[in-house]
Amino acid sequence: MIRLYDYWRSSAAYRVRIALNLKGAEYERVPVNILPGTDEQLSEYYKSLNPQMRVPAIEVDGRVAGQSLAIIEWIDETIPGPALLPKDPWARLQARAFADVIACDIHPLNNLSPLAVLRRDFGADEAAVSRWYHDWILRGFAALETMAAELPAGPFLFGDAPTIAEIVLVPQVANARRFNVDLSAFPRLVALDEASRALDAFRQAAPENQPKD
Ligand SMILES: N[C@@H](CCC(=O)N[C@@H](CS)C(=O)NCC(=O)O)C(=O)O
Repeated sequence: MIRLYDYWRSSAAYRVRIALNLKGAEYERVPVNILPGTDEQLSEYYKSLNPQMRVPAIEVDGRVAGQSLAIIEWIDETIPGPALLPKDPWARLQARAFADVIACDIHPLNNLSPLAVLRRDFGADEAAVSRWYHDWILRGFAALETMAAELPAGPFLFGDAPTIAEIVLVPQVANARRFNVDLSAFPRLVALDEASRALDAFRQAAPENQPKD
């Protein structure tokens, strides 16, 4: 049995919930409330499980690992079901590159802890933090929209089913909407998000469908 250390609003955890659902895998959810002021991820107990003190992490047979993209690749390699990466090596590279634009170059800059540092150590007010947040999404989404336009048209980027590209895109689009980022310049990304969210695996993983613990 897989145990998922999860927070309903965490977009990195949302990625892993989608991947598990696409495989039809059962898992036990362990809530870790990362809401500022609650900060369960900073507890000594959670630190002993995941030294990075972030969600998600998974526990399997007494072993714990963090990092959502590594977890998704492990899920793909070990759990039967639809492939989460394209078969063709170049398409795999493209799918990973698409996911990395978000996971490496947008999300880390907009996470709770860097935003807290902006406020605490650099005197940023809420308008400045919001500008920072929007800016990194707009830059990354501009690149992704171009990358997506170069791939064949269709509801998904790599064939007739979602891959790691959509698994990582949908939670980032949710973050963008939550912070009122104007998505009108990104019609292909919006269409990919809509097609993916129509699937049960995505719907069941959505923050609004999780316990708020
Ligand atoms: N690169 C990591 C990012 C994980 C991450 O930053 N998680 C956020 C929630 S989306 C978190 O736990 N933040 C708590 C904090 O910044 O203290 C992954 O993909 O798993």
